[in-house]
Amino acid sequence: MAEAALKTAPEKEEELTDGFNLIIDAMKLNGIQTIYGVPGIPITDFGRMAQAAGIRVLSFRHEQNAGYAAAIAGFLTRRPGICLTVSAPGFLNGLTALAHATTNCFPMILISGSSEREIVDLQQGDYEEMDQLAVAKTMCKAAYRVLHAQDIGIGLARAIRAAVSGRPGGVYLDLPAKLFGQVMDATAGKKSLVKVIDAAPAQLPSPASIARALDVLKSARKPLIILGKGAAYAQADDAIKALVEKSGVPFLPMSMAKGLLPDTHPQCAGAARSTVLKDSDVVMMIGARLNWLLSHGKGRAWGDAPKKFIQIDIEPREMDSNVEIAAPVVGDIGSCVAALLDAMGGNWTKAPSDWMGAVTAKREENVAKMAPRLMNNNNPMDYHGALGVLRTIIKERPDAVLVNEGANTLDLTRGVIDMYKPRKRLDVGTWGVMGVGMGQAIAAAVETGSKVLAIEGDSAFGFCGMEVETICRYNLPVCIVVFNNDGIYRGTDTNKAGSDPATTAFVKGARYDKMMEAFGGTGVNATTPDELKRAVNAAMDSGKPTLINAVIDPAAGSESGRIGNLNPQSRLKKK
Ligand code: OXT
Ligand code: ADP
Ligand code: MG
Repeated sequence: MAEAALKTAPEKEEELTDGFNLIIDAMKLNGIQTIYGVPGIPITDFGRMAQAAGIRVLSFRHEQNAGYAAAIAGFLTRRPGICLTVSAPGFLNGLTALAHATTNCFPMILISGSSEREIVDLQQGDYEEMDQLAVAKTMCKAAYRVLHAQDIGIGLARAIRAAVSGRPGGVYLDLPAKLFGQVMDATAGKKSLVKVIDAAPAQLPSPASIARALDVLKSARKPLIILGKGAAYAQADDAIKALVEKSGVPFLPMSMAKGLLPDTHPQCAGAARSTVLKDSDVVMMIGARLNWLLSHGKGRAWGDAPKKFIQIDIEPREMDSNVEIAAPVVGDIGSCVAALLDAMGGNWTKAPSDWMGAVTAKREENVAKMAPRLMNNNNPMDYHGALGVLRTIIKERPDAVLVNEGANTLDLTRGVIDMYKPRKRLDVGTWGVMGVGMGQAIAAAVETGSKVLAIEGDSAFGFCGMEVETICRYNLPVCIVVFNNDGIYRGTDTNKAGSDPATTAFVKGARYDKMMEAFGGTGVNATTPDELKRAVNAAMDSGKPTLINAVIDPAAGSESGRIGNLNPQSRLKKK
């Protein structure tokens, strides 16, 4: 015992450091202020020490939710969101979020403790044994493992740079248990740390690509700008607004780009989506991909008229991914938009006014069609009646962050609720993944200090609902509205072959509000738009953790919301 103590006891304690402290110091040196995670072997002490050192460490109930929080923190701040997990199962729980971050181009670092390399590699059955690095590599932008304390600085620096430079994405950092306790000379340790300088350097577009893009834009009679969440991420809000207004081109915001310019802006074509996709002749994409959400840039949704695409993106390989891009502009959006504005000069001729007029007419027609539906006071509520009141609440509180997931709950909320400011709408993203809601709500409250309104389908909420305890524990200003229609898409499906419930149906009349009450928050059961309005207003005023069980007509939803056309049966019918 005494001999062991002698071996590990530092000769001069103040001159030594260890893995724990080096990781914390490296994080602080690089401005990492928050960690989202779940404690356990081998990272429990690390979490405690990070907290003691002034880093905010938020403990979740499941790593996937902590990961979604880290991913959206990356989107909101342009710095990598950090998720911390234990080995194998905790790591795997966090991995979905890491893959989601990569798919959505959000900077995030998943840091997982891991078992001893020697035992893992010989597959000798260590505690939570898994070759995590090998598994992670296929799911993220980059993956690194640090074996020696003196490499911690470099390891974290590589992870940060990989996450935020170029196209942002998810990075995995593997920290084996032994690393944390490794001791080294404190001066050498300090020297080994790296402060990442200019982690996401500006990437300037070539002048030729700017001239080409403007030539194509000039030739347009019916131009369209599509703003994607890359444009929201870029935080070049003023320049993007200036480009849209100077060009006079209608703009279509993708879901998480809503609010980059207000949805009520006279050039917003969000409520004339089909028309602008079909009828436009030149489309300028800014931080949006021609993936499934835009029907891959071809087919019925895009009409028969020939189109030319201009695409602004930091990732050169995105160009021509689905259709020919007539004018690729490769660079960061801030630099590209600034260069376009500069080259447009003072005498740019705005887009033809008859085109903007046609778009406005279609938009006004759709808005007028929807208006009466939003005013209904039906009991049980339908989606529009409930969303009508929530729409006003967001209008009155444009700084609040809106989190949104579900199928009908997602699609109808997106259409009904106007956004007024950038990065205020957070949702399921590129994969349409359920379960992001509570992680996003928590990170939004923590990172922005704003109040959060989370509009959740009852199924979507079920993927992450246990985090209401986390919301109560940290006393976060989050108001959750569960659109409870007794199931996935609707609650009226039946199983004709037996006594089990239908695969899409849940317990009828469930009271999700009781879950919030169980942890000391406010729970409300709302059966009419008026009740809903009162409860949400009270929650948004007080900032108290609140869950409102909004009782929605179980028959109100449609299969898969607005993407029923993607179900295999519908695809077969189309052929
Ligand atoms: O121009 P036209 O005339 O066409 O009209 C358009 C606009 O112009 C107009 N519009 C407006 N009109 C008036 N006023 C205003 N303000 C206005 N704004 C717009 O409205 C229409 C529609 O406009 P929109 O929405 O812009 O256009 P459109 O055509 O819908 O856009 C196409 C898309 C593809 C871009 C859009 O639909 C979109 O972004 N969709 C995203 C869809 C998505 O990601 N869905 C989530 C996944 S669904 C499914 O997979 C689910 N699962 C399976 C599952 C998942 N996902 N994940 C995991 C981990 N496991 C399993 C599950 C389990 S959903 C789900 C749960 C569902 O149940 P819930 O209980 O949670 O939810 P409920 O359904 O509510 O019960
Ligand atoms: P949406 O789903 O809103 O259409 P996507 O996630 O499909 O948006 O597209 C986002 C695009 O933005 C990605 O192709 C990504 O490379 C790009 N991007 C992200 N950040 C930047 C940036 N700072 N500058 C340029 N492009 C960016
Ligand atoms: Mg539902």
